[in-house]
Amino acid sequence: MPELPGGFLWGVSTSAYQIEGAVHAGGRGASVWDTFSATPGRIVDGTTGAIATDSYHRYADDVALMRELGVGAYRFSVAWPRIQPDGTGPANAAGLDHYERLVDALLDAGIAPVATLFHWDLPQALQDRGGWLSRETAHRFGEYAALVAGRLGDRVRMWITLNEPFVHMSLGYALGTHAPGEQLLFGAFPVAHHQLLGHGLAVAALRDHSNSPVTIANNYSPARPASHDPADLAAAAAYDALQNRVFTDPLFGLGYPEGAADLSVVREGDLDVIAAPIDALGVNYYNPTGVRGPEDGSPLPFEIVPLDGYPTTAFGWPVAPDGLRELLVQLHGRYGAALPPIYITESGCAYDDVVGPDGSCADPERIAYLDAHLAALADAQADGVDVRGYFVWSLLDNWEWAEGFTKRFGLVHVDFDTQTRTPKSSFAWLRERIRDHR
Ligand code: GBH
Repeated sequence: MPELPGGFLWGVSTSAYQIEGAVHAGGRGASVWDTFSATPGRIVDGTTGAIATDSYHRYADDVALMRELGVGAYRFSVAWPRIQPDGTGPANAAGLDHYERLVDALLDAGIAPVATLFHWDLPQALQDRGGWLSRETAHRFGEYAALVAGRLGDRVRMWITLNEPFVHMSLGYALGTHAPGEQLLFGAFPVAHHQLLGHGLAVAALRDHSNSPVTIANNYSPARPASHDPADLAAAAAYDALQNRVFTDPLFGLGYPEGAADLSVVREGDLDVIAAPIDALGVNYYNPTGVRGPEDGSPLPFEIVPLDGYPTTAFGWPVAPDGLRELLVQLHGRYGAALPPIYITESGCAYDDVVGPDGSCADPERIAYLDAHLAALADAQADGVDVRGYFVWSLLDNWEWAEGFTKRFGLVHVDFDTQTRTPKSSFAWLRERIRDHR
């Protein structure tokens, strides 16, 4: 069994397309997000990730910030189109060189590199052959994982195969608000299965090349029925199966939840590949979801409704730390002894943070948010849930997908014109929090 890091792991998270920029550097190929963001009308402010926070070039500055913050780990993602510009074939050495420089800088700073292999930026060449609707992409993903682990397997301290496959399926292929922009509704299910199959194949490849622990980062959202009306309860159960179970039950050998999946793309042996043991479960948590029964004639078995009684972030998402405890206790109850230790691989909030005339950036709401979510985490630990770490989304303000540069999630403010980094008051608060913990 690969060993998990000792003690409680404090970290920050980012993803490649949201921070790197430098989309042509080192022979990088195009990703689905380059294509999607260049399509008029897709991104609210009309921007792309072509420059983002320029972290491809400024990674040493970012590492210096993390050293100052005192985190034990950095969760970043590897851009597949840097490693295989066409999505297949031998590795592009310049791509691997970039991540090797980053990983070595992290290790020099005493920060454990935690690498996500897929955070939504599929090589466009694979999209042209069907993307995750195609079973072939799962096999290509396994090969790509082997290339990355072949070079970095001795230094990456934890692997994350996929980031939020549920969001990628639902926003990317069912609703079309994210790349690649497909609107297939329930026709998107093959994307769930092929991502999970890719996950299982990647786990096998990582085991061949690395002794470091392996996990997946799923996002979870407790489903809150609007009332005790049986139609609302049934809708909440349907939403729960889709959001919280489709991407998790199969990891623990339970197969797909009944009725929530189109099994026609599932082949013999697939579920065994998917159930390859993992060493931890990555949990991304933002908020619970209010659910009620669908209107007559709706194509969906539920309707999402706003949750009353919570303050909201600049994104309009409810601030509900109680949902984090609820979710952790739910996972613990649902999977019992099969559940490995949990890491919160993303938790955070967007506010309209500005740098004042004195050069400082105060974000008291983010401090309150983090404090409350850390308290909820401690409550879940007291309830018996084995939670081993907390990664804030995000180190930096960055390019927030369809929201472009309009949502700031960082502990560090970024001026997107000058790339000036200004640590917010939450950065200083978290630094003290981490110090006190030691
Ligand atoms: C993550 O996705 C991503 O991994 C990351 O790249 C991204 O930058 C970060 O979060 C912030 O968005 O309107 O109340 O129904 C988050 C997935 C899906 C969580 C939508 C909140 C809707 C809340 N999100 N969900 S609500």
